[in-house]
Amino acid sequence: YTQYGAAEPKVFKPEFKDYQAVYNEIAKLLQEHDEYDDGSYGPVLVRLAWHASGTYDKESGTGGSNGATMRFAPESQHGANAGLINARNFLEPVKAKFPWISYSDLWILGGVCSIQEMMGPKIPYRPGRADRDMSSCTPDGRLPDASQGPRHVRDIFYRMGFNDQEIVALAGAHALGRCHTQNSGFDGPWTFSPTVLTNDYYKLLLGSKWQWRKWDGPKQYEDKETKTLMMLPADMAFIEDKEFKKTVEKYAADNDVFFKDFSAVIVKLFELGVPYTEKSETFVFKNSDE
Ligand code: ZEM
Repeated sequence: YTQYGAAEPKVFKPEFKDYQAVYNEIAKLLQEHDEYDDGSYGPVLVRLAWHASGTYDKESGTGGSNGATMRFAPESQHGANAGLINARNFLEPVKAKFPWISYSDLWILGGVCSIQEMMGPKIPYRPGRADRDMSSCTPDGRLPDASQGPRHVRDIFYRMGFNDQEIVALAGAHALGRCHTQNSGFDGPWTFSPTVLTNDYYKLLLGSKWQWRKWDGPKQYEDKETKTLMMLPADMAFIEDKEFKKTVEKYAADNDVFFKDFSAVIVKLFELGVPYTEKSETFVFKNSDE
């Protein structure tokens, strides 16, 4: 007799519908927990996905979204990651309900879901990230320093493999969320609608008058007219530098162009360091209101 019928190990192979179920769960929790901050965990979830990915170094291939090493000290304790515990904790019940998904895939799915639910563009998603242990934690200093200018911003994002246009497109995420003194020392939102993705970041950069805020905190700008909005010195880099500014003007003039480029560049960011194969499938999730 041959070996036909020998038991094959049964592995659960998640499909599109399974990832959509995780998306739906995150979207449901986003709606339920509108007590947080400006009314949404969305911005801090986007920031978690960005900080998980933005540690990538293209020369060494280290860092990036494959690993979720921010679960561990020292990376969880890096100054840049202050406050992201809120995002990681928010996703814990989702991980408990869907234990088959890796933290690395889940954190990125959290960012994708938040962008779509905050009225942003569709963000195509490919799973395939595997969690790594603390020996893969990245060194401190790979994420941008808000107090610096164009030169530093380029150094940081070129290291990840982005060009000038892509850097400006990514920065449009600052339409979302705010700075918190207890996290970064900085204070305030960039736009009047911090839980809706728009091209307002670019419009405000160009259209408002910005002055140094007089306060005890780190050097930041406030808008002259309402004094309720803010810009970091690193945000100002995008209008100080001629090359950056051209792209700011392009996105300020056309939200559709911004959405298209933002979607493309955020997919690139979220996939840094992930070893995909030709077989990797791409999913486009339905929003909760579709
Ligand atoms: Zn941010 N960012 N960021 N960023 N960021 C903050 C908040 C948020 C910079 C930065 O120093 C800061 C990108 C690029 C850059 C978001 C997304 C993305 C805060 C405030 C600082 C200081 C943190 C706090 O106090 O809680 C710098 C210097 C950047 C590059 C030049 C990119 C790229 C992003 C995504 C694609 C988001 C969504 C927030 C809001 C978080 C929240 O909790 O509201």
